[in-house]
Amino acid sequence: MLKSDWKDMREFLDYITERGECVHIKEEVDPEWEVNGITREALQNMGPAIVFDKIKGADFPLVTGMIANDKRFLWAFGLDKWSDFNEEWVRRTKQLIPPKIVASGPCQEVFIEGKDIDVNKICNVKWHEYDAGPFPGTLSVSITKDPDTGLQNAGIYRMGTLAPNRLGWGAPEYTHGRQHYIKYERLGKPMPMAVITGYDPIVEIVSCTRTGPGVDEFHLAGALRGEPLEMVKCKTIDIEVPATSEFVFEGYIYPGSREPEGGFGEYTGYYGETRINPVFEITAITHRHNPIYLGTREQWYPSESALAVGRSSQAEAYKVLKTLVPGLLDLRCDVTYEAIAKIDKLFKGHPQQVIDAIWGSTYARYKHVIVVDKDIDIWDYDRVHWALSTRVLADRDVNILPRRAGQWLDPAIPLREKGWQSGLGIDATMPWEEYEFWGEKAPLTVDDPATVQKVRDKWGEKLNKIIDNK
Ligand SMILES: Cc1cc2nc3c(=O)[nH]c(=O)nc-3n(C[C@H](O)[C@H](O)[C@H](O)COP(=O)(O)O)c2cc1C
Ligand SMILES: [Mn+2]
Repeated sequence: MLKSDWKDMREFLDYITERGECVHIKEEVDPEWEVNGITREALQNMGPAIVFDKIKGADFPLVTGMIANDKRFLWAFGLDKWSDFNEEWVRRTKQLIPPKIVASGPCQEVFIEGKDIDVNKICNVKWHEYDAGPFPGTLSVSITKDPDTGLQNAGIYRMGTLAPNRLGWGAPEYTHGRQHYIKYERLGKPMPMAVITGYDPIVEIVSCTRTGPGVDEFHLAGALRGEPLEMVKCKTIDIEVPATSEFVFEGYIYPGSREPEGGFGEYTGYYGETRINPVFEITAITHRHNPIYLGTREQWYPSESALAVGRSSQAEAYKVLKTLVPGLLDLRCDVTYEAIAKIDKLFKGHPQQVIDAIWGSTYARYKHVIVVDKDIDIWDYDRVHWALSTRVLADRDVNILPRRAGQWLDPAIPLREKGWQSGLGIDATMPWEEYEFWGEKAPLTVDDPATVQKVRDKWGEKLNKIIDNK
């Protein structure tokens, strides 16, 4: 069961619906507050994906939370547990697979331009109480082309409505999309951009994966799918988009374009402030017949951002780190902003080398790094916390790295200092080598398996009954 070559979003929605993980709300709902409240309750309770069939004022249904719990996210890859995930990602992405360009695709069944463009009719949802207004762009993927290399980039950046054909573009300078725009601005040229939504879950996942520069996320998608993604050329701009997308917005960002955008409730669990951001001008829209819009409520874990950005970027980081440091067994990264590395400790200073590698070579900027020994289950925070409490001596094991580039939405940083962060690296491995050198020991109380075996042999089923208290 390793299916990941979803033909489109609809195939995946059918798959999760059959398994009780997607429901429809047929009643009309209010985009000002009702989608906010319902999606929040669904996320907080790890509930199903929800399709809102009728939103007041909008012409199309909206699906939310498509891969917002662990089960559905893993299903996108045909997997069922996290401990397999990083290795599977590495295995599948050894060789990237470029897309197949096809002559036509369902995403272009309907064409809209000029005065007929009105994003308010497509998605008008205010996801959080104090958002500046509707944000159709939560799971909207911005696709741009590097003017030097012709390589495409795909990234998800927040987009709020400024006018029926204009959306703010929340891509800060450290993102690849913005770096393309910086190049176009230097050339004094408008940047063509396509914004898509309503795609198969692998497209969502690669679009929020933090990769190194110069990686076309759709090549990564091909590798994860095990076969090329089919793409078509846009109608009015020189950009290729996944052929089965539900919606494609085509347009431009002009040099020097800047307007206030936001605030907006963010993946950190706090509101992100208003920013002066570039504006995307929509010149055409294409969509499928009976299209379904895709969005999500951003919030703290549990949420779609935590999984889609967190786990995918974790896997890319794991892949890069394996080539740099020995003994890395697993990695668990939280999108806000922690990496936990499990290692087979081989030498003094090994954990510090891992901490440096995570700070220096990953693109997600994990400001907090914890390194644990191979006996710690990193998928269980209780075990990690136990290691922190029993293996760390602060003046010996805590490393602080001052003044590094951080995330613009980190709420620990006040407005004036935004963009900076400092690193906290904790070596939570036991200094076994010191113990051994001096002939000392710190035996674990669970390290006498012979006793357990003896008890099991003598008590058998009776012991199970006692433990289960039945
Ligand atoms: C729902 C959602 C919203 C996001 N919004 C933003 C955003 O507003 N700005 C941002 O920089 N990243 C945002 N991200 C994360 C980026 O998609 C991610 O960092 C990705 O790697 C960016 O692509 P790039 O590395 O090609 O620039 C969002 C992710 C998700 C799932
Ligand atoms: Mn990128």
